[in-house]
Amino acid sequence: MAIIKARPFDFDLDRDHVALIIIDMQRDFVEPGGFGETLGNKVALLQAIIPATARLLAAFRTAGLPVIHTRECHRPDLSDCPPAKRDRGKPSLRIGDPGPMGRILISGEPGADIIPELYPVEGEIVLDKPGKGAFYVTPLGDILAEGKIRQLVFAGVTTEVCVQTTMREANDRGFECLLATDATESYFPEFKQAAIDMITAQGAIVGWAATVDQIVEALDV
Ligand code: C5J
Repeated sequence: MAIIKARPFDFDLDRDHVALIIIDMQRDFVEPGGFGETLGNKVALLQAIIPATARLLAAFRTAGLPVIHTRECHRPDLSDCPPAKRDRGKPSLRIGDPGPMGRILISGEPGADIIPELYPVEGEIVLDKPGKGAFYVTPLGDILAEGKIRQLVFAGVTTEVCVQTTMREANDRGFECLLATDATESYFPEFKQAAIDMITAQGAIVGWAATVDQIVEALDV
């Protein structure tokens, strides 16, 4: 065990039962010219977390610990995209429509893939998820059970949507969840701060929060 001076109190990192999960660091959300920017969002905010996220990823790789990447995307025939999700998009910029990097949030399209700076390597798990949460209709629960994982370190985007949703799902399933605060971001900085506050409130009601430096130091690599 290594103690991290996390918010709201110490997190005992258990190297034998921890995995890193990087949520949706996809080109369409993060890169200039992608779907996110086309919707009017400032992707520079998301780009700023790439170096810290890469450091966290490198530390897990060096430590030989499991890494899971997720991608929010749908089947080309949209059979896993409920109309209630698709119909809420802007006209002509909805899931499945032609976008600046291929069909928007469709698996196999360039925009749905993970940014090159954090690209998965052999042996890392890549999960396509049709929901905001990574447990919904994916094998994530079984994968974690098989790997005897009890703790999850979270990075990725966006803090208040897919990251927070997955943390809440994991917390309900009994995992100890630690959010890497400088390896997650939102298009809305106030939403990121609010999400961190919500997660750590009331004695870590959803989980803990710490910086990448703190987590890397605890991994001792
Ligand atoms: C994610 C979204 N990944 N904001 N998606 O958070 O729609």
